[in-house]
Amino acid sequence: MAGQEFIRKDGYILVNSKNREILWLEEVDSTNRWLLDHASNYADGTVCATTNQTKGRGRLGRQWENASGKMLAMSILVKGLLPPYATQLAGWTVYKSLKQFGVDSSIKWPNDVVIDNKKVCGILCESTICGDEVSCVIGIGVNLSQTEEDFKALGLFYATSVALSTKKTLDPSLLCETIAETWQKIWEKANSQGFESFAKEIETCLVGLGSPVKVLDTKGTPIFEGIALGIHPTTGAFCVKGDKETKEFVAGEVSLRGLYGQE
Ligand code: BT5
Repeated sequence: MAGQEFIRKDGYILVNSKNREILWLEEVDSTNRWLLDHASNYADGTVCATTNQTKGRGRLGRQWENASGKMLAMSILVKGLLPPYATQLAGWTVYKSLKQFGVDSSIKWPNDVVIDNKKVCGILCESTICGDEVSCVIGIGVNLSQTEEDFKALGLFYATSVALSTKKTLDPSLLCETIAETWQKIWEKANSQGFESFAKEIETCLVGLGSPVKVLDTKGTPIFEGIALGIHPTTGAFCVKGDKETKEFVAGEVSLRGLYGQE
């Protein structure tokens, strides 16, 4: 974290970034949980981050695992409701940020960033209501330096880290700042110009376009099969062309299985 100014306060380090507060926690159960609980005390755009997340949350009650000190966990606070395509914008943000460090990745709808078809990053958007104020968090976990043994020990056979796949060592705080700044630019552009141009860009690095895919409901039951067509230009929904009809699926309600061989 060289070159940044730190202030120790109540057990966390407050990084004075260019235009936002990054609350760097030495250890926390979940950055999403922490930022949602403290949302009313912090401004829109505040980031909470750690490399020691002990009880990371995934979608639908699943867990997001960490090998201590080897993963960047960060959450970005957004005041107000998020649009349905927020997860896709966050995935695009991580894709663009990794690119700035020379790391090539792909996006697997709805919420994974992958390298060589293995999950290097997961995204979880959550919200809370305090009085009449809605606050949301964009939670991002990026595997940085876990080894194959770390993943095996956790039973994760479709996971990778940046170091494992690319031999690159990324500074967690630098990546965190890069993601926060990239998100800000993308978020502002999406708010002023809409999602459509992003949908087209995201499709260029989307895994499995034009390939057969199975759509599963939240219990893992297959509900639709077809060919992956792409991302809906206004909602971010995933469009699948079946034998008789084309259907759109909303992030949070379904998982995909097919050529990925994983959830
Ligand atoms: C996700 O859920 O991928 C969302 C992960 C979000 C994590 C961030 S970290 C910062 C913030 N604070 C939090 O508490 N959470 C967010 P889902 O699509 O449900 O995927 C979960 C599944 O991914 C698990 O069931 C495992 O199969 C797999 N998995 C768990 N940990 C992993 C890891 N470190 N790397 C790759 N795959 C993992």
